[in-house]
Amino acid sequence: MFRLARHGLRWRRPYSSVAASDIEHFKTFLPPNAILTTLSPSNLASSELDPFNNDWMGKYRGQSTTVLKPKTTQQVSDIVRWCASREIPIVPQGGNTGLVGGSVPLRDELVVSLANMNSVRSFDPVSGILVADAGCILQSLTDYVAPHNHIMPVDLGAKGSCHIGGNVATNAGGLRLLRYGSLHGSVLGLEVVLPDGTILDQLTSLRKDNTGYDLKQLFIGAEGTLGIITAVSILTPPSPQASNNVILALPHFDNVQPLYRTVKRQLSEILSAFEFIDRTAYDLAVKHSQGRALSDEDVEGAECFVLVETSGGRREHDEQKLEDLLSSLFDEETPLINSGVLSQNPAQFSSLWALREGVTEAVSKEGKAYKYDISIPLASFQTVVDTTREHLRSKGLLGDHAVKHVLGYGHVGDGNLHLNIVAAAYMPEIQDALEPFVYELVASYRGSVSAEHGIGAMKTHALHYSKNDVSIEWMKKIKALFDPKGIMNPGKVLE
Ligand code: FAD
Ligand code: 2HG
Ligand code: ZN
Repeated sequence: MFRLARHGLRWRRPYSSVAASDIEHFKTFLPPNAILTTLSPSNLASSELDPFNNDWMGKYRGQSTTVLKPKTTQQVSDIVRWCASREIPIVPQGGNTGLVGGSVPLRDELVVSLANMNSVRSFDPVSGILVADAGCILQSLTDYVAPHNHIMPVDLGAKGSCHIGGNVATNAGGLRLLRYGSLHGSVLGLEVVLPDGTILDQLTSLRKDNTGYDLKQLFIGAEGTLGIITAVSILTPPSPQASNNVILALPHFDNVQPLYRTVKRQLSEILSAFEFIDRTAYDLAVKHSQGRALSDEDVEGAECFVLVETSGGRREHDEQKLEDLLSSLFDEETPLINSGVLSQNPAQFSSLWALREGVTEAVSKEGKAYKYDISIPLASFQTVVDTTREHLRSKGLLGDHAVKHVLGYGHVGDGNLHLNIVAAAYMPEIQDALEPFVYELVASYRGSVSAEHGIGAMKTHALHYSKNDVSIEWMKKIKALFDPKGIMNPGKVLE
């Protein structure tokens, strides 16, 4: 488990811990089943709070004694107002699928789980504007808008657990960013409980609204450090009439860039995803039963794979374009690809996606992962993976009892590489070998230390690799303005 000191996290203030008298106060406006506490006179075992204290990777662990599960915005406001008066720090928690330790307490902060705020408030099938409570699970919203022929503009492997509020709080990227852009564009409005308990109602459903500062943008990607998002208004795109996908096996990573150019040129408006997994990632996905393995012939000699998805208006037209693409790729004197496996039906479509989407799950089954979610030039993806592996080898850390695998996968279209180091266990020697090594490598490309997962608790000390002093200073001023008592998710994003 990670200790505060390892990350240089500071606990600057003499915060209060939740006390039995606070629980008595919460009972005045919350029903008994909305209060989970190990404080006397409750007889809840502390292990019953494990799902809230432990993060998805089993890397970060808090010691919260109390989790509150409000059902209304007013209840969230009443909780926060009380905590502000008592200086009790709060961790807003969605589906707890975050990968940077932002969603769990560092110490014994109060956890406010949005899980019970899970109703759709409205949906307009003409405009496609959806207004939903922050605790709605992403998959349930996808299912909600599907009969109205719409889809969510964001999609990710954690869709069965993550909340739309968590997606907005982390400005999640995911698998559809290439087509639908970032949440900074598709979120139209937010309702937020500010750190003093005030309800900020910016839940508008307007496509255009140029009336001064766009405050909601501050909460998108703030990782719960500026307030608790209680509802989201979001533009959902119409469902494509047809979606197809193909997995392409490449002999060398060097072919990814020319392939991307060719695919963009030939598929143009119907290209909706261009995702990359290296050979190690593919092998792990197959080993841990994420999707169906391709045939031996299809994977022979492949150094990496690319998943291409199309989403368009006419199936025959899109299929024709994909087939034309494949034949033109094979017609080249030196083909960029070894093979291409085209899905023929919805089951195969999902199975090909599972090979890509399932890598995170596969990695977690294989061992303990150190995850670096970085933006770097596409041409350097493989170099960064290889350089990191060689660095670990030079330190004598490669092997079954230390680092088992170093792999790369990610969103080519977004310039976002997921560098994963899978180890037998979390060990200080590995951590020390990886940091600041990886961050310095990223900085040498003028990249970002967080493309989409955020800063959380993991990277507060690394923020300066991607943000200059002036930017960090202004981030701190904004934090102090919204949250002068520093109770909202302390120790996350900013040190
Ligand atoms: P949590 O993990 O609960 O919280 C994340 C952060 O947001 C915390 O700092 C928390 O305090 C804050 N927060 C949560 N809810 C609120 C709220 N209502 N108000 C204010 N703050 C809040 N991420 C990507 O960007 N792209 C991917 O493709 C992707 N794929 C993933 C695949 C898997 C298998 C897993 C496990 C994770 C993946 N992630 C991905 C990371 C993660 O799922 C996303 O960051 C997601 O958006 C987090 O949502 P959540 O509801 O689980 O939030
Ligand atoms: C993905 O793109 C997610 O699959 C998770 O962002 C990446 O686990 C990771 O490192
Ligand atoms: Zn990702």
